Amino acid sequence: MITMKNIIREGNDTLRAEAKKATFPLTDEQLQLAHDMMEFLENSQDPKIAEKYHLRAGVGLAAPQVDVSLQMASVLVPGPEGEAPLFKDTIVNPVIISHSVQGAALSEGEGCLSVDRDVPGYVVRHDRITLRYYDIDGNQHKIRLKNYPAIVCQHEIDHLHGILFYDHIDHEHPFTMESEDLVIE
Ligand code: SB7
Ligand code: NI
Repeated sequence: MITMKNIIREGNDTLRAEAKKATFPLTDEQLQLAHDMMEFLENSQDPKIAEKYHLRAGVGLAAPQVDVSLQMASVLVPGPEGEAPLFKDTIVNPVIISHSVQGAALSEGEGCLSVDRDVPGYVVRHDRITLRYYDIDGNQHKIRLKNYPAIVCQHEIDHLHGILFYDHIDHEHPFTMESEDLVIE
């Protein structure tokens, strides 16, 4: 079971490396990792389990965050209470094949399980993306995402290329952005 102890923090070089593309079929070890990463997200979003194991809630977890430099990330964006998740899958070798010109940022900024401090500021990303990825069985998917799920996937894809959310923040003017960009509550 993955806990906070397994998650590496900023300063560790793996977080700044370009992760290796996966090849199919995934190895048993890689399949186990995908399972464990999604299980971590489910556990982290369950208040009782999260409290018991001291898990910080997460909507995504990328393999480099558990010190595996592989292009794979699990994403679990909850839907409205009692409804299906807005997005749930482990994305392998993901590529953004097109995106909106429109930018969007979360009003609260972003955080990261690998960053143990608050870094305030808008992280402006693409509001809408078309994402191509493979699932753990090697099936190709091409999907369109917008708003929060699109932002989460961009945060995870960044991890696969050694980028952290605060790289996108204008630290001189952290909460200034273009008037065309969307602020997501
Ligand atoms: C805010 C939080 C996340 C993504 C986008 C906005 C995920 C935080 C958890 N992670 O560190 C996953 O990499
Ligand atoms: Ni992160």
